[in-house]
Amino acid sequence: MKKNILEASFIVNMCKTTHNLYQHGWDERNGGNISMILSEEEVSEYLDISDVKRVIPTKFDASKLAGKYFIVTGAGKYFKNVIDAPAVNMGIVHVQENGNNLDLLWGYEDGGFPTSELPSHFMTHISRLSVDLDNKVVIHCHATNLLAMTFTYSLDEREFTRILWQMCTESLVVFPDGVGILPWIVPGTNEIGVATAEKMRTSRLVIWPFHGVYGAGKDLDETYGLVETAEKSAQVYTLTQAQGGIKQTLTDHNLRELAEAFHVVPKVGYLE
Ligand code: 2HA
Ligand code: ZN
Repeated sequence: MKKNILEASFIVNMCKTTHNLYQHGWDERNGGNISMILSEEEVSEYLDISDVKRVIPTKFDASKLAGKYFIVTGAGKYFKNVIDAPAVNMGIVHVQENGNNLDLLWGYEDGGFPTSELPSHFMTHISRLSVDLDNKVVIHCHATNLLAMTFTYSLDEREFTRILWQMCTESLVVFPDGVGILPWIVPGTNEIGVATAEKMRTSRLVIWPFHGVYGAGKDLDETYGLVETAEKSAQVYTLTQAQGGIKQTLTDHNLRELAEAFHVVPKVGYLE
């Protein structure tokens, strides 16, 4: 007897996370997408893994993820609705050995597909797994203040990272690896996937100018928290501008003290 999948912690946590993201206003309409690696053991508790509902082409080479299981939000689906209809708005897929097809095991019940940003998600998983075997989650959202800053602030990665580190004492501790920033690229393409994955090798946060942000991490809470912390810094930056500008801030000496106290290594060359 398989257990009821709607009670699985991975479904419950995906529902909570998409709901949280929606409530922050970071995933209007169909904005944003999440993918998370699941183990064969946890999937097997709830599903017969030999019961393939449909085969879905990936349209890029995902062979480095062959054999892995993912839960992925659906293309065109609204985060607002995931909590009330998980099986319509998300799916669980298994990557076939050739890396060109996915076996759909559960979800996308209205005939849907994985997110249009699947190339960026899967290529990011490949990239993060090459440097961190604990990587499991990729979150994309339209975090409001980070997005706004891509219009008003320098898009130099060092400058952008430094201002975020300065706006919240926690930020350097949470993302010592800083933020990567892409040029503007059409979303949903393999091209933006390749570019995102390349940046993800060295930073778990990647900004898509005039669009949003990607975060990667070991579980939903940690990855959500990563995006949330960067967005909080961006929000504080926005408020400082509204309050008349920055009169004082964390010094590079303060940031070094912080790194030492919390045993993190700030991205090389980012502090003076
Ligand atoms: O899936 O956010 O980047 C909707 C998006 C595209
Ligand atoms: Zn988007």
